[in-house]
Amino acid sequence: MRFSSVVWAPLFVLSTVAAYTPASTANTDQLAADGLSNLATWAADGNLNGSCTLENAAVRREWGNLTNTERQNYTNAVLCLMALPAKTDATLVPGAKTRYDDFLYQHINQTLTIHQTANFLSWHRWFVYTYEQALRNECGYTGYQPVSLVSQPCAMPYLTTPSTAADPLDSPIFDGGDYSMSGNGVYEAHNCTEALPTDLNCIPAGQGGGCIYSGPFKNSTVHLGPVDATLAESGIVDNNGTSYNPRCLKRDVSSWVSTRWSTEENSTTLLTENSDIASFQDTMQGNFTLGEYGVHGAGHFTIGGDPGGDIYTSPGDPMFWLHHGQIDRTWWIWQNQDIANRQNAISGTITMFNSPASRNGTLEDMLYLGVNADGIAIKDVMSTVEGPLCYIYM
Ligand SMILES: *[C@@H]1O[C@H](CO)[C@@H](O)[C@H](O)[C@H]1NC(C)=O
Ligand SMILES: *[C@@H]1O[C@H](CO)[C@@H](O)[C@H](O)[C@H]1NC(C)=O
Ligand SMILES: *[C@@H]1O[C@H](CO)[C@@H](O)[C@H](O)[C@H]1NC(C)=O
Ligand SMILES: *[C@@H]1O[C@H](CO)[C@@H](O)[C@H](O)[C@H]1NC(C)=O
Ligand SMILES: *[C@@H]1O[C@H](CO)[C@@H](O)[C@H](O)[C@H]1NC(C)=O
Ligand SMILES: *[C@@H]1O[C@H](CO)[C@@H](O)[C@H](O)[C@H]1NC(C)=O
Ligand SMILES: *[C@@H]1O[C@H](CO)[C@@H](O)[C@H](O)[C@H]1NC(C)=O
Ligand SMILES: *[C@@H]1O[C@H](CO)[C@@H](O)[C@H](O)[C@H]1NC(C)=O
Ligand SMILES: *[C@@H]1O[C@H](CO)[C@@H](O)[C@H](O)[C@H]1NC(C)=O
Ligand SMILES: *[C@@H]1O[C@H](CO)[C@@H](O)[C@H](O)[C@H]1NC(C)=O
Ligand SMILES: [Cu+2]
Repeated sequence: MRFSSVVWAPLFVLSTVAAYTPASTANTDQLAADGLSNLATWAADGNLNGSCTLENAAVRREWGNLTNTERQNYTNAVLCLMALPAKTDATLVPGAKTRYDDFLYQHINQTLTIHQTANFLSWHRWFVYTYEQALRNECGYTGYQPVSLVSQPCAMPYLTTPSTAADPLDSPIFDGGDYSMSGNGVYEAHNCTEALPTDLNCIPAGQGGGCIYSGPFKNSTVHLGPVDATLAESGIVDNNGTSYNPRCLKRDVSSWVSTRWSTEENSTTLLTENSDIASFQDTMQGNFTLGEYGVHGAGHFTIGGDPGGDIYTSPGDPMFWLHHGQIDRTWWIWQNQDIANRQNAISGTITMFNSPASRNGTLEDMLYLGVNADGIAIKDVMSTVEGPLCYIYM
């Protein structure tokens, strides 16, 4: 059975009331649609071995396509997670105060073995999925719905970063209203952001840099990190990542970054010009030697600030999850172009930039998230519809 267009048609009548015109993401969306069609053929050929089907898979939808109510349902659930008590052992990590911190801490603790490594894409896929489960199971987030119930509130959203790349600050996601992900930080004088260890491409100071006083996450307190701060001149000092270091959430939204490395052109080039997993994941993560951010780094430094600009502590800004939803979607689109050859493709070692030198990662390697989930083998998350995962992107 081919994928029936009738089933999906209602999705495209959803619209947003905002006047902001997002940039076209037509080329990437076409690749996504082609990939979904391939996935339907793959499923029809009997490759889905479990209970997940394309009909009962949860649908992750684009932020711009959510209603205001759906957006608030999501941000309310995130605020809930930020208010629930931590499960992490306080004697090991005294700074982890909330369930949100349980997730943040795992990223801090594992940063050097989950970036520029063989497990970069799979670890972050499992991380976002586990967070989505916590929102759903512990915080009443109802967005996790199968296709057959797609008129219900949305699934875990993602942001098609290229759609807002030309002008992120004017987009509804950063406008600071009740239905946004909160706005920019207030202006606070700061120097350019030394985002790469190579000191290349110091990001010019934007209009923010200070605390966030608008939208759902106004006056949020970050408890952990930063471990490698990027607003050091604002008096933010590095921390070992375990102690309690309460401070306001800061952003410095940067169109300078997004217009250079996070555009629709950058997304389609990444997807169409990298047929092996090594070049795909390296291009996505950027080349620090050349001062290239790639769409992954660019999404982070479009948010910037503290902790958004810190590779260790970046999940402390709730925008992290929408950006990584898009990173995961981009991998999903890439895999779906040639499922037989790409679904289980893996490359790289188990240490960041292979430093110190280490063995190659394998599909049998485990992914760990501490108190948040049981360990799982990489091979079990290579597909979003085989094994325990069951979601697709629309
Ligand atoms: C809704 O999603 C579709 C498919 O990804 C995308 O083409 C469209 O731009 C989105 N609409 C908005 C308002 O972002
Ligand atoms: C999300 O919406 C559903 C349905 O209206 C509601 O039952 C649930 O409490 C909401 N959750 C949050 C976190 O707002
Ligand atoms: C920027 O850096 C210069 C040189 O290190 C320093 O003198 C200045 O105070 C900094 N400006 C701000 C706003 O931090
Ligand atoms: C947020 O912080 C600002 C500045 O400190 C303060 O004026 C405001 O009352 C705070 N708002 C809330 C809701 O705590
Ligand atoms: C982290 O820093 C805090 C405060 O300086 C210190 O008490 C703690 O022992 C440090 N923890 C580790 C694991 O280094
Ligand atoms: C990213 O896109 C921008 C604008 O479309 C373009 O100028 C730039 O060369 C692209 N960068 C890469 C690395 O492809
Ligand atoms: C970055 O680019 C340099 C120069 O072209 C190249 O030697 C290096 O292998 C690249 N590094 C990565 C991680 O792609
Ligand atoms: C590790 O992977 C690289 C690239 O795929 C390959 O050239 C190399 O032989 C592998 N090393 C081992 C020890 O298998
Ligand atoms: C932090 O990571 C190390 C491995 O690098 C692990 O042994 C330890 O259990 C982790 N700490 C927590 C609290 O998860
Ligand atoms: C289905 O296949 C996936 C991928 O090979 C595997 O990880 C999973 O365990 C299988 N599930 C079942 C129920 O056999
Ligand atoms: Cu990360």
